[in-house]
Amino acid sequence: MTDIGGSGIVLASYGRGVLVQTDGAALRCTLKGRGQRIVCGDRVVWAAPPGGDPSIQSIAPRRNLIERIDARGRPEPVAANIDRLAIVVAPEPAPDWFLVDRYWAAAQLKDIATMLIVNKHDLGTDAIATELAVYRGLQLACREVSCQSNAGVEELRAAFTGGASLLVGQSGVGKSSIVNALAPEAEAQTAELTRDDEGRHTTTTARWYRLDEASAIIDAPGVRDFAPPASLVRAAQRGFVEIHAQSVHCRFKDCRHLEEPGCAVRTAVINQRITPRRYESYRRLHRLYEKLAPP
Ligand SMILES: Nc1nc2c(ncn2[C@@H]2O[C@H](COP(=O)(O)OP(=O)(O)OP(=O)(O)O)[C@@H](O)[C@H]2O)c(=O)[nH]1
Ligand SMILES: [Mg+2]
Ligand SMILES: [Zn+2]
Repeated sequence: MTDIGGSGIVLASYGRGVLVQTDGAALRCTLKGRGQRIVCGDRVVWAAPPGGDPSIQSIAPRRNLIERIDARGRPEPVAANIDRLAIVVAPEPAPDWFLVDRYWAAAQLKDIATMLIVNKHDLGTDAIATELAVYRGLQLACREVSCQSNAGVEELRAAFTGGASLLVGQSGVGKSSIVNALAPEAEAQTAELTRDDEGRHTTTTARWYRLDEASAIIDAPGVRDFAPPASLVRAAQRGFVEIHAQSVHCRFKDCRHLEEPGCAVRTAVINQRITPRRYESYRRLHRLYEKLAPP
């Protein structure tokens, strides 16, 4: 007898194993080497000896990798091979706009299309209307939905057509609720939920769900303590679309838009052509980076 095997997409990655979508069912595979780090969305080849457990043989090169920094300051992969980043906010919990700006900047740096989803539309969005107008003004696609009333859910499904969309955002904004509303096999997902210290259901590991032949949605754990990966210093230069657009007019080519003379970005902030809050996000990102990796 010979080995059986095949290729598939990683649905979820746990400590010592991964769940792989094969032609038929989801297959639990073990990792071969200690160094093997596999993440949700990876394309892998698996094989199993007769009567033995399936293990991962190889990982296909990644088109991209979304990372964040874990509690110990090390980069932690979240998902690979993403076509679209969907940043989810809601009227409750109150949005952390700096978080939105960081995610958008990171996606911009990796050339990943980004959209802003405003969930819990049923609660009313007046309190965040000003900020939403800023993002719309910057040409960031914004979609308002309610998982409770189902308003906007079908439009959201259409926006997710083709490719893999990763949902990110603060804990409690409703990322898993959106997945439940869209993915046919979403009941399976409740098994992935655990109770946190406060007894709430919360997502603990990124999980890939198929929407149709060509589309998938990835539910990621909510952000509690988030710091940007070090590579985000470049995001600070290029990831803020309006800052990047103004920077061509700065006196110095390597202007950081902080204290430099002849900075067109700061002039644009003073003239209200760049929103002061967005500029403050940019500065905060700079400061964070300098703390993580002093010059
Ligand atoms: N009013 C209202 N509540 C919602 C809506 N969508 C989700 N919720 C509620 O918001 C809470 C959090 O939803 P989740 O889907 O678990 O949030 P999450 O973003 O996945 O949270 P984490 O997994 O912790 O990151 C739940 O109590 C949901 O019932 C909505 O459209 N309207
Ligand atoms: Mg969740
Ligand atoms: Zn400048």
